Amino acid sequence: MDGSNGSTTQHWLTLARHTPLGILCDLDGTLVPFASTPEEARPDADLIALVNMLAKQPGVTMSVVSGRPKSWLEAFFPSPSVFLVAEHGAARRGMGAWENVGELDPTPLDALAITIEQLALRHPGALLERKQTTVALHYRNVPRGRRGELLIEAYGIIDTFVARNPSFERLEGVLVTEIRPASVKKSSAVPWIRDLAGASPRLIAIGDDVTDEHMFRVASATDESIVVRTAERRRTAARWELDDSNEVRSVLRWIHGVRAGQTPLPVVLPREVRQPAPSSVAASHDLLVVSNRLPDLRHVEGDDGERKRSVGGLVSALEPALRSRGGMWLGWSGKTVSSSEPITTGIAEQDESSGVQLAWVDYTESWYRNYYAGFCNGTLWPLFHSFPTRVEMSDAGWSAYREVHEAFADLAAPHTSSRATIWAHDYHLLLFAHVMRQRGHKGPMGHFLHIPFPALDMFAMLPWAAQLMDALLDFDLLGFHTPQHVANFLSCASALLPAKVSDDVVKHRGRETHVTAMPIGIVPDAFQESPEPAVVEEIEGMMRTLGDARLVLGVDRLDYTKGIPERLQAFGRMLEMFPEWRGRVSLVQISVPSRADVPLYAEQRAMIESIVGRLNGEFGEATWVPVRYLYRSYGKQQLAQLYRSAAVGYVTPLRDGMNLVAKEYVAAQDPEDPGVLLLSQFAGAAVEMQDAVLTNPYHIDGMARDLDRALRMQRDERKARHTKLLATVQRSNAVTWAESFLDALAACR
Ligand code: ADQ
Repeated sequence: MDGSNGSTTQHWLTLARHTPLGILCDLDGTLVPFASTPEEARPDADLIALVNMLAKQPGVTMSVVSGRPKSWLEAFFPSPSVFLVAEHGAARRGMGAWENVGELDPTPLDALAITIEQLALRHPGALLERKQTTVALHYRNVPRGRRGELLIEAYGIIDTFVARNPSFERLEGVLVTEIRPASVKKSSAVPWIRDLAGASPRLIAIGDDVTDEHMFRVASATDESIVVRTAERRRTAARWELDDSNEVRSVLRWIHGVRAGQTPLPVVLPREVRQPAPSSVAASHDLLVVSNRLPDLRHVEGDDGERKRSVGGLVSALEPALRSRGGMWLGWSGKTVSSSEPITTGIAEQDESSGVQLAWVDYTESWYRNYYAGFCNGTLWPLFHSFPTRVEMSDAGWSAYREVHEAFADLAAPHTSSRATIWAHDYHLLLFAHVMRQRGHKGPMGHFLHIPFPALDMFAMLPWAAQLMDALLDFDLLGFHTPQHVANFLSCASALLPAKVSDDVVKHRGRETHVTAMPIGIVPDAFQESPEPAVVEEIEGMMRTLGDARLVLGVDRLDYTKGIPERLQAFGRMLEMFPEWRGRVSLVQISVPSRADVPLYAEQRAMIESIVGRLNGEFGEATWVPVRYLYRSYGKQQLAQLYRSAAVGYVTPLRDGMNLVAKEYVAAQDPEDPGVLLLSQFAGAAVEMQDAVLTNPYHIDGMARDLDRALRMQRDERKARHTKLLATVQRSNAVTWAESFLDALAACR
């Protein structure tokens, strides 16, 4: 009786003997093991006989509750005594006749199925399955390393579809992603079987998939639910668990034997799930991502009632890895609580659509002030961007920095196995490996710095430089955007610590830390899709206000590192130096509000507005506005359309870790008539994007001349430069970046 104790056996004997007994059993992964293709996963004669035997047993209502189409189920279970639920509950066969559940219009799926089929053709191993009310993309046979690319593309298509057709949803199964009517769930089978079974029934629901969780959740206290554990252990609403379809079959055979009056010895009985203790749930995560802000992975209702989904580059890059490893993402909730209130932390239910669990910490007001606005954005941000005069330092900031790391680690440690892989992001979390090692974490830990790492003369200004450096060496892998950032880090390590430093490894306190340059990329497809007509209309409307003037475009978070005042001044200087451009070119500067409550940022905004006013006053004419300044955020489609409309992408930060706008601008261009990227030589992106027109944003006259050169460039040269730039953007994209980082981290051990 393999691990079953007496009371468990008694429990299952009572249940097996109960009349009436209703059984709801999923097929794939539960009764039938997975195969390479859905076609190959067929019920065998033994299984069919077992299901039929149970269905004919007095007092038993036997049902197969599957995502498969009606015709498939009927082919294997023709006997009307077996109740069938097809397509996750969209249709069901009771007493021999099929009925549809709910009113559904599956027509929108036709076009989606064609697009997904084309996608599957481009990705060897991917397979489209079309059913009456759902479309499924199977990726079991796609090589592991290629799944990320496929999923990024697939999610782009599916999420756009779902946004336009909110009655459908994307649901993740085991190595399959399915688009299905949101209102139809397997849970509807539970009350149906309860009614069919007779008075006071007890039910057993068995399944392996997230769609089966819907059945488990509506099971009543007298029912039992059994989850069949797959490699990807997730949080489950089931009370019992079994390992595989063989165990499910043997339990069903045992129930049949018990009811038939035999006393068969069970080979195996369901074991109680080690749940719902949160620690055991989260301990199953083998990848933890930690960043200051949490991504919005869930479908949320937007202000306009539309379903929206975050498509941020970091989220797109990491989601496939997190999903395939059952990962958790920990960060700040974005909420600040007053210091008298207790600090709240939490773990969200695993999001069905992404398979990723989110855990969060709220900040106290004092943490917000001293950690977030203080040490992170008032000390580290300006220091690491080499703006020493803007650096503010206080002991309170450093102490809050350590406190917040402790709070993150307190939440992470009990919910992560001590061997899990941890990936921390950015300057907010430089101490994370150190606080986790103190809590006994043994697994690989990596850090990626999204901003520059400064030279020694800057870094050494920090009173806690040596402590920070020492703590960083508790990571196994440190990733930076450029070789220069790596070189800066290594020279700081060798100057500040008694560490042994080589080209790519630092040895310190008996540990080895690998250091590497790994430039981040974007998801180029997101900027290449044809936009919706409403978006085209909106941007064309804006372009009409420019008249015949060509567009020079700046897009940034409003931050002093982005060099917006210098950029505006250089534009004005160009109008002075080359008056022939007056009336023929306009600068549109779009700044997304950022850290607006920090005084420095408010000052920056006021300065920009005053320069814009001065330039328009000085050069403007009745029919031409030289500079348009928009202080707002735009959606990805709008941005892509703006990038496409711009003759020059004017990307001139004074200092930037990478700068994704440069890459997005290139991805969005029409290859036959591309615009020119005018890029600061101080952006990390300049290392890979040498075919841009590189400029020095501190030299206003020079930048004015470079802008003139970009505007005059002939189509042949523009095309030649763009071809090379696009190849770079496509080759080193967000997904390859995340995969390379995780591979390098695994290789450190
Ligand atoms: P950021 O400083 O935020 O990132 P950047 O890389 O340019 O800078 O990314 C900005 C993102 O915001 C882009 O994806 C852009 O499309 C978007 N954005 C900007 N203005 C917008 C607007 N008005 N509306 C909507 N979206 C807008 C930090 C580092 C960078 C590094 C990234 C990634 O400072 O150097 O490239 O992380 O590592």
